[in-house]
Amino acid sequence: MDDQYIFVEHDKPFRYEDGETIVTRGSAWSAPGCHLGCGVLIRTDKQGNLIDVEGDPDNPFNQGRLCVRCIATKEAVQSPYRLQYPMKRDKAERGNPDAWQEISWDEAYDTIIEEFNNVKENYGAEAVTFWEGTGRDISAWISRLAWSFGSPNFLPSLNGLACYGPRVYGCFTLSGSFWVGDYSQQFADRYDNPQWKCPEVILVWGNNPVVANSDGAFGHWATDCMKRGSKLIVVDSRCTWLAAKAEVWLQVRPGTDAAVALAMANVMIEEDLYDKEFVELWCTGLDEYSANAANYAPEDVAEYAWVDADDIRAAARMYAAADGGVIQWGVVLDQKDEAIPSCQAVAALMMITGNIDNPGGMIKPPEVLMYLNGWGAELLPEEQAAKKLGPNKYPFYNAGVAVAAADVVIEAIETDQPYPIKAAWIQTTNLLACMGVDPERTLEAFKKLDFIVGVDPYMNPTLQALADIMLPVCMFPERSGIRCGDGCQRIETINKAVDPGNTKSDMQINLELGKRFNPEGWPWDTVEEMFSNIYGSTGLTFEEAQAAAPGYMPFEYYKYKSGKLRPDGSPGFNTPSGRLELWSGMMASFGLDPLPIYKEPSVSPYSTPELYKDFPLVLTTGARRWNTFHAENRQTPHLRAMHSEPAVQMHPDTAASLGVSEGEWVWLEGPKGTTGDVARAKRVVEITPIIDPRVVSTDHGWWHPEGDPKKLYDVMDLNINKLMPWGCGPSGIGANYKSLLCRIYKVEERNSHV
Ligand SMILES: Nc1nc2c(c(=O)[nH]1)N[C@H]1C(S)=C(S)[C@@H](COP(=O)(O)OP(=O)(O)OC[C@H]3O[C@@H](n4cnc5c(=O)[nH]c(N)nc54)[C@H](O)[C@@H]3O)O[C@H]1N2
Ligand SMILES: Nc1nc2c(c(=O)[nH]1)N[C@H]1C(S)=C(S)[C@@H](COP(=O)(O)OP(=O)(O)OC[C@H]3O[C@@H](n4cnc5c(=O)[nH]c(N)nc54)[C@H](O)[C@@H]3O)O[C@H]1N2
Ligand SMILES: [Mo]
Repeated sequence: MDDQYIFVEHDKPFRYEDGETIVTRGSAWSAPGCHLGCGVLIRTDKQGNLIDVEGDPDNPFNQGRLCVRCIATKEAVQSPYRLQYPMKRDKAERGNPDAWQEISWDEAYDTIIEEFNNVKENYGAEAVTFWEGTGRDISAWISRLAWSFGSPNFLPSLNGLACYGPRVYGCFTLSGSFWVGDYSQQFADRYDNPQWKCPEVILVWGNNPVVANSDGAFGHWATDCMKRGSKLIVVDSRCTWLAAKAEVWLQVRPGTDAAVALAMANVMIEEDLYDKEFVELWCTGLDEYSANAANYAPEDVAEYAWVDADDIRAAARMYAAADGGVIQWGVVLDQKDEAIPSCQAVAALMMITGNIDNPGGMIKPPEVLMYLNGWGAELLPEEQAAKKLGPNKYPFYNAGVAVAAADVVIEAIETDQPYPIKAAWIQTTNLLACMGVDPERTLEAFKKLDFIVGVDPYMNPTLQALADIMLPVCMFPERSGIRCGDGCQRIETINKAVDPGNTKSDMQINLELGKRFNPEGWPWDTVEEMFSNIYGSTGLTFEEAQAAAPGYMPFEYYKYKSGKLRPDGSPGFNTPSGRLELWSGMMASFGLDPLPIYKEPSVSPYSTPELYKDFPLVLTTGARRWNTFHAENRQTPHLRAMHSEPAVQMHPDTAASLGVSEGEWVWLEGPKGTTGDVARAKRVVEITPIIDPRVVSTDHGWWHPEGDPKKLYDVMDLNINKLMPWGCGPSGIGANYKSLLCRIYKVEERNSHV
């Protein structure tokens, strides 16, 4: 075993007896999923029945803490809603819940192989599309399956890759790397490590880390740092728990973040607050950047972003003065019509203040293994890669974007242009209920396909509507797995403790099918062997990792000084100039704006004042709730009880002017972008002072697992994504899920015949 890794010492093996029970140490990933992989202790009885899941106090990542969803694992694993066996249904019977027939795994695999190969022979492998949801720990196996099959059309079912991708590309276009906040997560001894410094300021931007724990950042780290002295600035349209504890809270109008970030830059430059020495040595483009920021005077921005100019100044001064400043940013910045500029506007603040690669600032985690941007790309022949749908509409997809673009693929299904699409593999996404925009349009498009496979632990509205074959997958206590990538990189394993019955893991399914499609691409007999291969660079087998995890790579700061950020080993950043490019040559090379410029959302009080008269409330969607992960966990009784129906949060004054009261059902209706169409979804009123009276915030991902499957579990009544505009801006990166318009009225018998 490679001794360059730092492993946590354990006084017990990863599996041990504890009285009448057995404890298996490991980590939790999906299903039921999230982005983290917290350290857990899974307790079973001696027959292998799950008793409970607890946080592992010795795991540096979460130090014993767990969220409600993990604590409810037993209910999820033992849920009567789980799929127990593969099923098939005639294409003509799509949508009919009574038409499912139980089949064997062999029959399921044989059918899939025959159907996919048929499509490949007649239309080419590109006519089979492979859809994922938010990564969880499944993404790598889906990309490898798609690419080893020969299809370039592997993709998240999300318009504009509007989750994480824009922040990644925003950072890459300026710096050639992606940066995450430094909460000491890369050190096994965490907050005690002498190299680490507690951030003086954490700027939380459109992110609710204590609820969302997103992108590999455990929310408690922010509160751990607050206890050690970190002060907060929060930019959020609502007064979240963290906003209530902030020195400065900017309650922005949804969608205006780029303007606010540029106004902060304006203040930092006008008042000479930025880190001049760092910028002089390590940045280019300051003149152009400053000239652009000059267009965003705090007073002007304050007016249309609905904040106070003095608060913008206070935030700029406080962040610029911090010795160690984290920016904890969220999906809000991705979910704009054109998202790279909003991400760049915020990323540039890290850069001009020198909060890059420094203790308590922003870091680049060492790469234990970066397979998340697609594993198996080498298996896709070049001529097939060239057929990927995305670059044909959005040239920026040639900038190393591994996946296809959802709107382009759906348009291809509709039109057969530039070529026909015939089949879909849908694994770990509930695209009609949650991920996709315009679910009605998406449903009609998918109905055209000849063959659709669903791979999920549960039935959901998408798969009930569309699948011809369903493969039941197991949950994390029932399988093994590995954890790598994202905001904290470490060696961490998922360890099987419970018998999966007749279900299989995603990894096993994809390995078994992959071997039959392309044996050379999948040269392993077991998933454990496959994991060992992925850990190849570490010198560990899966079994060794299992016994020793969690393991950390040595971590260092200031890699731009030591030459460790660039492949050629010279000092600087991984950009053509070797510097942070505040004026982005990469953007310019794609014909995109090299500087972040604020544009009004596609629909808004200022961009569409006429629509605003009819739809007088600004709408943001999808703020995360503790109890659910997107459209998941609605089947889990204790979680459902925490928040049982889709809500719309509104200020007491708004409720009063609408004449609605707490708990009442309303229709939330809005324009579908600027198409002239209108759509609506049902909501329950939730009255709260945390929101501006001109703004409402509503949940996403709603359906009723207990509802009528023939009505697709009410998904079309409850789905807020019916209001989301189709498509993206010119880069194809970003989509508007968070800055819309709506009106609200009571649900009454006379207005509710759908
Ligand atoms: N209006 C609005 N819409 C949004 C958002 C928003 O903020 N507002 N957020 C968007 C974002 S950021 C994202 S990432 C997407 C997420 O969208 P999705 O990833 O599509 O999320 P879910 O709808 O929960 O669908 C996940 C499906 O995967 C299944 N699943 C869970 N774990 C596993 C597993 O281990 N294996 C397999 N095979 N299946 C599993 C679940 O049972 C469920 O059916 O939603 C987007 N939709
Ligand atoms: N419990 C739970 N955790 C999750 C998920 C989940 O579904 N449930 N989903 C996971 C996924 S895939 C993702 S991408 C992350 C997302 O998690 P986050 O990045 O935290 O995103 P949100 O919760 O959508 O929004 C964060 C905050 O932004 C505010 N906000 C809304 N609109 C705007 C705006 O335009 N500007 C600003 N500045 N603020 C705004 C909201 O009020 C909210 O408090 O969470 C992940 N974690
Ligand atoms: Mo996401």
